[in-house]
Amino acid sequence: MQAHWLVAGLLAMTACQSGVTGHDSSIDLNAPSGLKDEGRMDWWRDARFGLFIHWGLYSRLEGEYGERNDHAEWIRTTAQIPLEEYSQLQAGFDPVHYDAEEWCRVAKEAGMKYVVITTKHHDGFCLWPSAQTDFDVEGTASRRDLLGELARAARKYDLKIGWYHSIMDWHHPDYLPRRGWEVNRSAEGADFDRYVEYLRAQVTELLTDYGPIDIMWFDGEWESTWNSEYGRDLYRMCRKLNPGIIINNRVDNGRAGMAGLDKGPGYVGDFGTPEQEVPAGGLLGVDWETCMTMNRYWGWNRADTEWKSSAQLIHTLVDVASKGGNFLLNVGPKPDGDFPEQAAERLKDIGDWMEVFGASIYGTEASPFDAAFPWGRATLQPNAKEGAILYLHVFDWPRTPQLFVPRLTESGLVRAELMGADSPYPIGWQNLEDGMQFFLPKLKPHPDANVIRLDFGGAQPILLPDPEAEAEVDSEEVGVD
Ligand code: H79
Repeated sequence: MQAHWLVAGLLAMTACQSGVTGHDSSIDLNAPSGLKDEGRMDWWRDARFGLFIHWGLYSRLEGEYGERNDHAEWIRTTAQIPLEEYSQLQAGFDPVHYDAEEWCRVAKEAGMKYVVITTKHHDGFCLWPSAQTDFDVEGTASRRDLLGELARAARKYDLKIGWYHSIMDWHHPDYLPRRGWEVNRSAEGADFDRYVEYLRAQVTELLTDYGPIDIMWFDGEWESTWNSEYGRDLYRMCRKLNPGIIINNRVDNGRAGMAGLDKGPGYVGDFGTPEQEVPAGGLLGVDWETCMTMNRYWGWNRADTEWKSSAQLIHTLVDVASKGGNFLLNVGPKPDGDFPEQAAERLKDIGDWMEVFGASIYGTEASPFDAAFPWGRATLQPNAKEGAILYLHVFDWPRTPQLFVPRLTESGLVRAELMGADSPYPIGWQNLEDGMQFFLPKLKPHPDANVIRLDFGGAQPILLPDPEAEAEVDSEEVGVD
């Protein structure tokens, strides 16, 4: 993220807040991401936590092909499987255990507020009966409308629903370019504009046949054939079909690598999409969502043993929230429709944690402290009913009772307590010259992460100036780089 673009965004935001309000029916494609959103983004900014689902024909191969077992949703390309052979996976796709309500119940109990599923991944297979292609669920043993079932279940469980949809398509004859290794699949007669019509017709189905959809999550936009004009047209079409929809920045081609934010202003998309990484610091005025796997792969891989621990995942969720972002955590279900046991266990652990500490995540804003603390993170709820609340997330429980919080002052602080399943535990504090310290009990209550809730009554927390930022300004003034 370029600093000048950030500054431009902030200026635009100020102008927007003091200027035009109310509903604007024309879609202003020139508004920077996240701005002038007419309240569309409100629920998403509060939600903080969602479930990503990668499921398709590739799930049947469980990551294995020939000698190797390090494949997943990219297997058609990483194992160089000819189209005719890969297409044979279709007929036998029969997720007899698939229970959309069970998936949604698990997501809900994990504390998630939305679900985003792969309607079509790069392999081109469609999880819904599409009138545009035979490469869809209708050609499988199951013949169920897997997406329809999920959309209904999500609404029943009060979860928002999102469609992941790949722009890149390794199946459609008009999609270009071909993979380098696909020497026997001729590109003669292929017409990319005709492919774009197919893509738009499919997205139209997805946004008309299932009621209003909350999120459109595009991917596979990086190949040379996709351009900004296609992206803007597609963005506009989605907003026309579902005016309240939120669309990720991969609809356009401004994404800067895996860091996922836009290279500059002028691209469409409502939020940035860091993939498998968390930005180093908060990004003021920019909406973003880190998507991440619990193990190595997005799609189901039977041999994968590299699962992150529940504590690690909770820390990542907190880290993301402390920087003002959302966390989209992935599950790659098995071909029969079951979640891997390891995924279910982790979702249960996160849910147990969220049940006690969720108020320190939902609807919070980025930490007012620029840096992370050595012992954990912070989030801010600036306008709770009771006034501002600062949450201190303690990952590493101190050996001594004192927990030092640099730069914080006791101005306005009315109450400090340790959150817990039982009644909150009051915490003592002391004001110091360069910050505050809090006195914690010897035993840490939760093994993974604990939260101290600081209630500032009507006031906002007041911080001492950041000595490092001041040192930087000083050095700039004397012209030292
Ligand atoms: O669906 C999951 C993956 O299958 C898919 N995105 C997630 C959500 C994915 N596709 N590719 N990758 C992940 C990694 C691809 C990285 C690259 Fe690029 C594509 C390197 C160069 C082109 C993206 C665009 C990163 C840099 C430019």
